[in-house]
Amino acid sequence: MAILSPITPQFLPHGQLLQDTQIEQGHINRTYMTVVREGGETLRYIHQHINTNVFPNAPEMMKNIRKVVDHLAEKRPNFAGNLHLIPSQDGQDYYLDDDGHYWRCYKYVEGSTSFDIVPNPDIAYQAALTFGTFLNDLSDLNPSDFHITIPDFHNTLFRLSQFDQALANPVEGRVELAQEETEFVQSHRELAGKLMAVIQNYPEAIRVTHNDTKVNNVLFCEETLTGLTVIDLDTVMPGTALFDIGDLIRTACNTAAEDERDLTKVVFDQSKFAAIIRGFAETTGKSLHPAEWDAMPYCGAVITLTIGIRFLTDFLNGDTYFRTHRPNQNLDRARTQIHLVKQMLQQIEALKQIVETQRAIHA
Ligand code: ADP
Ligand code: GN1
Ligand code: MG
Repeated sequence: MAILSPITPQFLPHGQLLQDTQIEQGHINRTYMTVVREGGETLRYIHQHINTNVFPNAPEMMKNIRKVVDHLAEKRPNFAGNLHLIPSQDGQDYYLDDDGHYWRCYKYVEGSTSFDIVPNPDIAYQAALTFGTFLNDLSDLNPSDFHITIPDFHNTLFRLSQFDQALANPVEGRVELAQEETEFVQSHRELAGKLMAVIQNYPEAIRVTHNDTKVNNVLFCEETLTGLTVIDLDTVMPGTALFDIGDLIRTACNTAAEDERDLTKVVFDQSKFAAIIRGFAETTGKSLHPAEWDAMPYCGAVITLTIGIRFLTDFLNGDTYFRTHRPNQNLDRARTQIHLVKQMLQQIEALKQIVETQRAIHA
């Protein structure tokens, strides 16, 4: 029996499930692509089992997502790339199964593709335009109307305190494997406050942000390779645009996979950094606070360090947060992140130049 046969009728009562396939991308939720026969047509859907270890209040999170999806549809009524959230039979945007698991359903965005590794600066630019446009489209929503799905998500100081706790009580045998990475984190603690300071000192910069802008959370048009849709809306909540710019830099400027073990392949690509800054500057530049422009050269390094700390913490804790597929994968992920941070800091003067060039045109 197909795994999803008890789930699809809750969202698609007149559909016949033909096929379900698990999608491996994404470290948090369990995602399936389904093929369903419905009213003489064969259609595809995305069904997701929401990870309630990470998102404890799924109903409130789904209210955030409904707000975003409806707002975007209102702005672009006939846009082919719009995300369609399908309500369940009882009218909610989720289905709670008998085992206490929350499920949701989207229409599959047909004709789309995504990238885990970005092949050239143009793809990085397209991703930046797509996330930048998303920020613009949500800029008239009130951040305080959003449920905080994960408190202190990008608060690097808080992430350091979680790291300290893990270090004080690690799973046996793991600290020894993570000596160098631990030392790196300890010697870069001063970077931690840099982005949070912007919103603490200038609360007017706070807006609705995506907060998980890794490059595979953009769907591209398969034919033209232009950016189509922003997905993975679980962490849409108040923040600074720098969180979104930073996480795209972290993922799109890396020439290798996030868990690459051969660090010689993990190269920070400055030409993709320039493409990302240009894409965000062209779309959101006018709306950014001067303090955001000032901190922008560092946002990639700070977010990459933050995620690196989270991977390292999860490794020390025994891999309880991020989905892993092999031993030490979280340590390998932490290593690539640290390797990228080192390169970004070495190149910081050039990154400042790139930002200043765009600031002169678009601020
Ligand atoms: P996670 O929170 O685990 O990262 P995502 O929401 O990002 O989950 O979904 C995982 C993957 O599923 C995405 O990287 C993408 O490949 C695919 N996906 C998700 N939603 C859609 C959609 N509506 N249409 C097409 N593909 C999708
Ligand atoms: C997770 O859900 P996914 O795989 O797009 C994580 C991000 C990390 C990312 C690292 C809710 O993103 O914060 O940056 O892994 N999402 C959550 O690849 O923790
Ligand atoms: Mg994702």
